[in-house]
Amino acid sequence: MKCRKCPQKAVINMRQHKLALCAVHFPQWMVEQTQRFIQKYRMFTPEERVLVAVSGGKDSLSLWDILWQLGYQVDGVYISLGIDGGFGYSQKSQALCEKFAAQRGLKLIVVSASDQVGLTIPELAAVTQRGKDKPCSVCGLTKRHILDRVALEGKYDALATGHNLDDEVAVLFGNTLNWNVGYLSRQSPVLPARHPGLVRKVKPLCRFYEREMAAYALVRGIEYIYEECPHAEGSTTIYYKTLLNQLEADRPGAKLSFYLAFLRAKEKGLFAQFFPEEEGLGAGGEVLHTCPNCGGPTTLEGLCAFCRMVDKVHEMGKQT
Ligand code: Q46
Ligand code: ZN
Ligand code: ZN
Repeated sequence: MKCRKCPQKAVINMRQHKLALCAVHFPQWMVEQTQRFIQKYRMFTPEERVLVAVSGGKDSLSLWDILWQLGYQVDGVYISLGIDGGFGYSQKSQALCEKFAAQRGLKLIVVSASDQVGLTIPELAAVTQRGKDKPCSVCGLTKRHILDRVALEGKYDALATGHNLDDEVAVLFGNTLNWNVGYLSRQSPVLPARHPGLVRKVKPLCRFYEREMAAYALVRGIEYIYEECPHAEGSTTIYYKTLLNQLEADRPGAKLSFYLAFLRAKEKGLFAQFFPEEEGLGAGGEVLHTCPNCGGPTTLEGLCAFCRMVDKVHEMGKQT
């Protein structure tokens, strides 16, 4: 199959767009499309400073590469979680992020979870008993906290993550199955900061399929970690992705249209009553209080969930 724009052989055929492109025109198209989405959803401007959360995977490193090519003021942040999985997951992914940044002369901020909390993520999961086998809930809580803190301390205007269409649709599907209107109302390519302890969150890759991201990383020669985090295995998200891949195989473009129709429904105000416009309100419209320790938001008065967890760890340390 030939490229739509030149006589070269196409490296990817995007059936949902009826578009096949070569190794030169495909990455160009990805960069142009990303710029279009950044403007369409008013994610950030060239005058603003953006922090990209990188994990060493193809999506976040490709996002950093695209924003760098577009000339945005963009630094990276990597959180070392202390996860090994028998193959040095954290070490390997950190090394890849450092190499990526060094090759392009970009600034990478590295934060270690154990420096912040005193324990690695698996240790934290074990001592808090919050999912001994699956540390994902403490991991998610810790990552969210650290990312907001780093972005605020560095005075960044927006925090960008590499969520792709497959990720967004899996989340959307899960939230729709449960009619979780609070989460549905917040799911968006751009989430404004609704509390002084939060930073604007943006997802510039939310309209690209995972296979497009993999092709982009390959064509651009981006070295990334192929292995997923060992704790991702068996997750509900992966199960939803498998189901959605079956749907997509039968009906090309189904994921994209599901997602875009959802965004249009939101624009029309479908979930507005569950997530009012005012600042200071969280998902579901509850009031956001300020944590007296870290200044982050909390739905209950007093310490936020992260600071409560750290307190508990310190208490346990004193007892032993
Ligand atoms: S939450 Fe769970 Fe991820 Fe943390 S422990 Fe790994 S799979 S990295 S996105
Ligand atoms: Zn071409
Ligand atoms: Zn706190």
